[in-house]
Amino acid sequence: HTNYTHPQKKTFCVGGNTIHLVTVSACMRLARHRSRYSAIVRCLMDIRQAKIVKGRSINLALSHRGRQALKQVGMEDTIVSKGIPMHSRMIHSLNGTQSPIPYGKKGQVTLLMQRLDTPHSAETYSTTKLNFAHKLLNWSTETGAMTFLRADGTKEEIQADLIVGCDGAFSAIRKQFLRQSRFNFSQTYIPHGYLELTMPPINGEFAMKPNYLHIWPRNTFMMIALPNLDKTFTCTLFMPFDEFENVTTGDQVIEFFQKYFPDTIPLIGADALKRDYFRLPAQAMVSVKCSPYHLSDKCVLMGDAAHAVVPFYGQGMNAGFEDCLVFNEIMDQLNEDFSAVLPEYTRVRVPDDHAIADLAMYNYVEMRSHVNSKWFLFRKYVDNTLHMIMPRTVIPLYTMVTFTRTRYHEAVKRWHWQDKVRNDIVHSSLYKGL
Ligand code: EGU
Repeated sequence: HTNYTHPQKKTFCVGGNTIHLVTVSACMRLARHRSRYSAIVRCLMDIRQAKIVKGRSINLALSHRGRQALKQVGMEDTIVSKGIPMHSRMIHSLNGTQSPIPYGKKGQVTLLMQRLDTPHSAETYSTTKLNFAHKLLNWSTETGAMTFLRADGTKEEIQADLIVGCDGAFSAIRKQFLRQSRFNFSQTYIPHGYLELTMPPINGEFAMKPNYLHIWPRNTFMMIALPNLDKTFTCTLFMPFDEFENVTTGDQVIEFFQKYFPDTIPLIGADALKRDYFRLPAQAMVSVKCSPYHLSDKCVLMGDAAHAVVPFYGQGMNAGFEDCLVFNEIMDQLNEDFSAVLPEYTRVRVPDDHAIADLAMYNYVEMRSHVNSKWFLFRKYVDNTLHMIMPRTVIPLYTMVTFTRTRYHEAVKRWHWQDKVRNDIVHSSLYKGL
């Protein structure tokens, strides 16, 4: 039905090439107020036609926060059906021993999604249109007018009531924010890069157990393997860029794997390993923080455009989806008045996104500094045991982040507090022991 008392508002989502985050956010609103908003999504390229996403990792972890966002728009089941549930990690020691560590209780799983399979359903909403091959050249912070370059070389100018910038870590929308007074921005590249290798199926079956995140923790380097629907595994090697430079020939690759990941050589295949290792250069990882997330009542940043995180907490997509969810909650609270909603979104969301960016970086620093397989097993053991003894008092940080909607910054606060309590317990029992 049409709501004649409110003029229809035009929202423009820019970006969403990779996970169609935008599309989802637009749909969320539209799902409940179809007649009040039209949403147009502009992307640089059509992810559905892209055969390979050059250099970008194809795997995305979907956990509670992301699922809640999808649920709100009735997309949870469709998306979840395309994911592979992972209930545990599998730690591979240097001597070939494999040790599983569950993520949480029974039923607490993280779904592994493929980039190309994530939401395309936006067009099922009649007021939503997807446009591809449109490059944003510029936009006006005064009028909200955007200039796009189309594939045929022609330019197009479009006016919007609200611009949603979901155009990734190197956001074109965000460029205008940088020119504003009192806009904070920082970006940090970490010294590690990553490289992806494919482990093929064996006799049509997964080469290793599929419902696990396989991890080879080796201090400064680490490899993980993630299952795909086609029964392959994507192996991701994380290593400092200078170390990548030391491995330049096929024989050196084999030598390196023989030393650190010997059990994977027969599974990936020595020839494939020698070849695929050099297929693409190691990819960089960047962390981006900024604030505020809005510019007057015209524009708002979401997802990686607002907060690119390093991939060491498996929360990038979840944090982005939760941005949409929080935005919608505020839209409801404040009667969809953009001039009130946008500042409130910044106020509520910045501390949480900064907290998850910090946590992801913390996990990177921790893994890089002293995580070998024994240490990894020990730490998770301590966390889970304390939780078992005092389930209400000690909730592992990982559980709060991955399986609840506890605000990220509150999870961090609580974690610091729990650490203090734990230390007090350890100290007082030592004291009594003396
Ligand atoms: C895809 C691409 C172990 C990195 C993170 C754990 C993914 C990732 C972990 C990529 C690790 C790392 C988690 C998932 C996931 C662990 C997670 C998917 C990492 C904390 C281009 N991470 N991914 N954490 O689970 O929660 O212990 O790099 F080695 S899925 Cl890196 Cl669950």
